[in-house]
Amino acid sequence: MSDNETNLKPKLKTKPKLERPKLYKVILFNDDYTPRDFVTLVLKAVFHMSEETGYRMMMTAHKLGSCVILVCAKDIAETKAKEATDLGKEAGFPLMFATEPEE
Ligand code: TYC
Repeated sequence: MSDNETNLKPKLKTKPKLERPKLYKVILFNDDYTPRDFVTLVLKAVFHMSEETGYRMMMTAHKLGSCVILVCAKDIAETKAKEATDLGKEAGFPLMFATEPEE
């Protein structure tokens, strides 16, 4: 096409949309054995929470059965959930963190 020609054809090609990577939730589950202080400590250490936020999330899991701790990329969610669960295991507690895709 020369410089002075106008292209009147509608553009048919659409750019392929890049899919956003799926986000994952890290969920903390209540149990009857892990001490409250220990749960708060793990939340502070692994998820960089303040004492207040850690305590509030621990109490939410304690009262409701579970609490969403973090929403992030799959690999980060899985690494953090394992790290936090392993800290409980090493100390002899059944503390449980799991991951789940966000809808
Ligand atoms: N329910 C535990 C107790 O009373 C404390 C606890 C809270 C444990 C939250 C796990 O995710 C949890 N000692």
